[in-house]
Amino acid sequence: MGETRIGVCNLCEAICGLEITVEGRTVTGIRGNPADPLSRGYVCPKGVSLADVYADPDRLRRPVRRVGAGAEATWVEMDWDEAYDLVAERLAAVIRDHGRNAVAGYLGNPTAHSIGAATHGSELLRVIGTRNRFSASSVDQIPHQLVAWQLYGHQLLIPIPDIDRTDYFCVFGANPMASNGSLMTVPDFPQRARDLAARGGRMVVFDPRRTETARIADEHHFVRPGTDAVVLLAMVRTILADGLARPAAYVDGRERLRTLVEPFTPERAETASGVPAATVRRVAREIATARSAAVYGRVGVSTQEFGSLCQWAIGVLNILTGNLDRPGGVLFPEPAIDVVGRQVLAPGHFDAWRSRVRGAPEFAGELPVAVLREEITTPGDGQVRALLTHAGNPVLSTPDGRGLADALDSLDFFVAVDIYVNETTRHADVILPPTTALERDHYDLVFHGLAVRNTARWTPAVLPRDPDQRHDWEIFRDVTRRLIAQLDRDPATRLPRAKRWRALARVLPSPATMVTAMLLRERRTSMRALRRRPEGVDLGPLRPTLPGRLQTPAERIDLTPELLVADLARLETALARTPVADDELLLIGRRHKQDCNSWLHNTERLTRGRPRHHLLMHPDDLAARGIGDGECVEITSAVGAVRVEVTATDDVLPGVVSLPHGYGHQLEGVRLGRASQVPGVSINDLTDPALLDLSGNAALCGVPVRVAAVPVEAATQPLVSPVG
Ligand SMILES: Nc1nc2c(c(=O)[nH]1)N[C@H]1C(S)=C(S)[C@@H](COP(=O)(O)OP(=O)(O)OC[C@H]3O[C@@H](n4cnc5c(=O)[nH]c(N)nc54)[C@H](O)[C@@H]3O)O[C@H]1N2
Ligand SMILES: Nc1nc2c(c(=O)[nH]1)N[C@H]1C(S)=C(S)[C@@H](COP(=O)(O)OP(=O)(O)OC[C@H]3O[C@@H](n4cnc5c(=O)[nH]c(N)nc54)[C@H](O)[C@@H]3O)O[C@H]1N2
Ligand code: SF4
Ligand SMILES: [Mo]
Repeated sequence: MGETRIGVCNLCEAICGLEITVEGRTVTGIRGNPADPLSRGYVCPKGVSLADVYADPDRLRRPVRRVGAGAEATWVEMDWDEAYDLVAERLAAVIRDHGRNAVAGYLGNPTAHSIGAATHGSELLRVIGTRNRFSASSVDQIPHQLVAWQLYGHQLLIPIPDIDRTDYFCVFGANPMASNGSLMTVPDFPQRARDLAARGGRMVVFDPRRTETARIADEHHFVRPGTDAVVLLAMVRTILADGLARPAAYVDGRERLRTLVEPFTPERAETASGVPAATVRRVAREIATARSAAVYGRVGVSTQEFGSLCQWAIGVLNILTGNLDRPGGVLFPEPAIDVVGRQVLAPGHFDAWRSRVRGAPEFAGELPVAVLREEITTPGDGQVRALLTHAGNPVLSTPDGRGLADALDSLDFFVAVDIYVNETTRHADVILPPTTALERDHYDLVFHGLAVRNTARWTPAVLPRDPDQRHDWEIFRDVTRRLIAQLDRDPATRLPRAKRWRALARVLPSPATMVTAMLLRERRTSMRALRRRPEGVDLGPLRPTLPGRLQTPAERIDLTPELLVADLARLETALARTPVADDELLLIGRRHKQDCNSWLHNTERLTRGRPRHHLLMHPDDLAARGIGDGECVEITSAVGAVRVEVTATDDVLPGVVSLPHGYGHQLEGVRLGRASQVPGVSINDLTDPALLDLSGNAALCGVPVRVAAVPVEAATQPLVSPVG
């Protein structure tokens, strides 16, 4: 007979609680857990697919070493000791011969979704001691972190919309109906949005595409990609001009702000963005006069040229209207383990060093991943010669991914910690595969701190692992130990005693031990209480906590931090230049409910049904180019070209085209398991590593492209075509 166990989904930021039925080691069912105080029984199709990942024959369970390259590559299993020794020896050799910065590290998105990676991952990078640290954050949310650090004093002190109580929810560049929220852990967004409507609240969406979220909103406004900063600054201006600003007593800089935003009139916003001036004024007044309002912006406004200005203006709108720290506005969660308050993570710093080739500034110890390729391919002192990736696929997820793929083959050594051979890890010399969600314990150190309700939950592993599988924290522990031993052999690379002992002390305890200790320190709940209530413990709705939790000097908020103010000049320059040539279109990305960034395309459950990889294009733009619905087109950017089928739709603004990100598994001659059958191209073969926000975040939205019909004979050739 089957047995029901409580599990958790780690696939997205919604962190849904699950009820999992198992028979022996077979998962027979996955449902949402109705007793979970945060997710309340919600589950999406991806959550159910955790069973497919667990059972997937393509998933790696033991270390593998690559023999041969490209289409000829084969993978040979190794045992763990042999693999650890190889990795430690090779990394140590690169450090000895070329210095610490010659090893680069890249942490992908699921790093944040695994407790073991969160507790044990950074120590290995600290032991390596490289300045070439990269992560998916610089193709995602660095602008939020930079602005949080500037306004509130800590990069992860990020205010979260109080969606369950707000009267007015204003969304820029996010599609929580498909994504289930981000920097807003909000499981069951669909029901929470229905509740908002039922209590008479309003939802207003600004997006170049009429998305699933836009469709259920009270209002949707098309906005030209990359121009939101002007719209948001014009809203700030309206609120100040109309005397509607009601900031808290601990807020400074209102008069300076008034002068700074003076040039950004709603009329100017209309010219730049296409959003009518009257709409800009009205929505601004509604935000200011609603009983409570929350302004929120995500991937569409972070991954653009002015991502930091957008996030600044969003923060300022919430602060000025008195909605920061107010129920129904945006508030700081109070997680049971407060990594921000405890300063487990540094508050943030900017431009403490720069990348070697382009001179791009670091943020909080990371360089923009858009510079990784040039750091590998440009010879000279400090050139990157070895790479460690964890849970990432930068070949599909970072700008000019195809260029990066070529660069990977020139590395002396590449080790990937990953559960699949993917478009990136296929270039690795060794892959070390950890256990996955159902086989390991979980406590969410990250997303409880970004959630719309305060809860805590400890989830023991649902299923046993094979004896020869390893948890990610064990992999990090053992590679760290062996690397330290290797570095010890040479006086030039030996770690100072104190640093060596600190590193060992940090990697030896298990995540369970660490979580128990951290809970004990905070005294909000305990490991024993959490073990008694595996569905989760409710710690209540978000509460006002300011100014006490600000980490700024004198616990005050300055509305006009110099770093952001200085970037207004760059915006003015951009506004002065001609937007795009007549035949150019602006490319944006999208997410679908059944996709999970670049992975999970090997599960049948998520890949059946109508294809989702098409380019979306307005019928007028198609007609102007003589292209028919469903035909194959070639899309060209400054960086590359791809061929893909097009779907006509007036869901996109004329002049805008949309491709989903995370596709492009059809590599000539290369088999990546079942995912190879999924058609589609990588949007990041078009995005441009030269286009960055102030923060170093890649500008992935609003990339200028040209779209042309493909002659019939060419259309039958492979859809992926490299360009010159
Ligand atoms: N153009 C464009 N590009 C984008 C985006 C966009 O919207 N448009 N979005 C960006 C965003 S927001 C993100 S977060 C990035 C994501 O970019 P990445 O983080 O680079 O890529 P993912 O697709 O998330 O790849 C995750 C990898 O982790 C592996 N994995 C899964 N679970 C585990 C685990 O438990 N342990 C380990 N070790 N590995 C695991 C999977 O096999 C997969 O290979 O992409 C970014 N790129
Ligand atoms: N199903 C599913 N869920 C996911 C993921 C997934 O891959 N699939 N990925 C997870 C990850 S890593 C993240 S970071 C989150 C992201 O969560 P979201 O940010 O909610 O997701 P996106 O679909 O990327 O939404 C970005 C929106 O911005 C719009 N946009 C593009 N350019 C612009 C612009 O210039 N201005 C404005 N105003 N809008 C613009 C796009 O049309 C799109 O609707 O989702 C997470 N959840
Ligand atoms: S919404 Fe996110 S956390 Fe919840 S089941 Fe779906 S993928 Fe998992
Ligand atoms: Mo992301």
